[in-house]
Amino acid sequence: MINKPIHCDIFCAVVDNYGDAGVCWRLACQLAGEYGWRVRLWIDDVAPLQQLAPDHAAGPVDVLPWQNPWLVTDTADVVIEAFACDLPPAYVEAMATRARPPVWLNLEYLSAENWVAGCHGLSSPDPRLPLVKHFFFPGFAPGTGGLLRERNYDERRKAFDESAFRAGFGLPPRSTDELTISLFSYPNPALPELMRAWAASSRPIRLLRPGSSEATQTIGNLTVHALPFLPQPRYDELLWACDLNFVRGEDSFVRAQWAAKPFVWQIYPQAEDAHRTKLDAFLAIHPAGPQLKAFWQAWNGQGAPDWAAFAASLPGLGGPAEQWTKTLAARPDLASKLVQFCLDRLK
Ligand code: TRH
Repeated sequence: MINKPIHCDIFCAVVDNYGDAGVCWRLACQLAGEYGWRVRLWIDDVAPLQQLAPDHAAGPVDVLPWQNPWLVTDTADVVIEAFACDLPPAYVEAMATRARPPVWLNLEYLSAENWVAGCHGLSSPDPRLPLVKHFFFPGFAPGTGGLLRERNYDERRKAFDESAFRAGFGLPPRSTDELTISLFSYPNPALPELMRAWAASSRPIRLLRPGSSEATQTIGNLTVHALPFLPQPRYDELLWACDLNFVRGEDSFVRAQWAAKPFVWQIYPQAEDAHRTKLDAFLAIHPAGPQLKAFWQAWNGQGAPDWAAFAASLPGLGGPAEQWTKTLAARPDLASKLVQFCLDRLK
């Protein structure tokens, strides 16, 4: 049994966008902040992290450049290889020299596909070294690795002041009947038509676009505001301040579910459209009605989004969104499952 703080090395290779760094940073902060682990985050491109967490140098995680060649000799009790990023070979050799081999996890991408629970926790012995790698699959279902959610999420949500948030970004107070929407998406050919529908809307629509630099503009009944790219905790606040959130990829997709507001998900674009199975799998488990499913499919390239039909269904989406969140939030979060998984193997 280890009776000193557990040392954990997380390796993150930034593929593109923000999700790799976003997920690794979130996990690292929980392991250090909630479990007292000594965490080093080795990252090969710190740029996305500077945007996600501008004050990351203040702790509680040591953010270090992924060295090449790898010259660090010490290894950790727990090694997390994010998204199969392949560890430095010299580090793996050093892992094998430890009296007690580290708990080595491959943190997988999130999917709602039904095979995930069966693969979560499987292990694979290294063909050459006395090491075993375990596959840790995030997921929605019991039996998977769960979803990242900080212990203080509900407390932060309760303390949130929407009018202060809006004033902080120079936004006017919410007008009566205003529909406030956040948009975080990949380039999407369906957006121009959607903007036209929003401009022609019978109710005022305020569109908030984080990470955009456009000037504020009003077209018909639509007003578009650019916001800076927000640090992760403030991005949660943006989701809480809106009535409908457009999200993408993996981590903002999960954050929209914690916000318990209706949301629209754009899958990560891949040549062979590999993520469409992820979209279909999620729609198969989510209590969304036919309007939301049709709109999500259209937002992901299948047909044209029918804003009028979707907008008419919006009032009925709040309940199922809250119920969905309650169900997910009642389950153990990813960090707590990962910690238990490791403690069981560090005995
Ligand atoms: O940026 P993404 O497209 O990242 C993608 C996905 O994770 C995809 O699954 C992965 O394969 C690819 O990277 C390599 O979308 P995602 O996952 O939502 O990550 C965005 C992160 O940025 C998330 O942590 C939320 C955060 N964010 C902010 O903190 N502030 C902001 O203003 C915005 C818009 C996002």
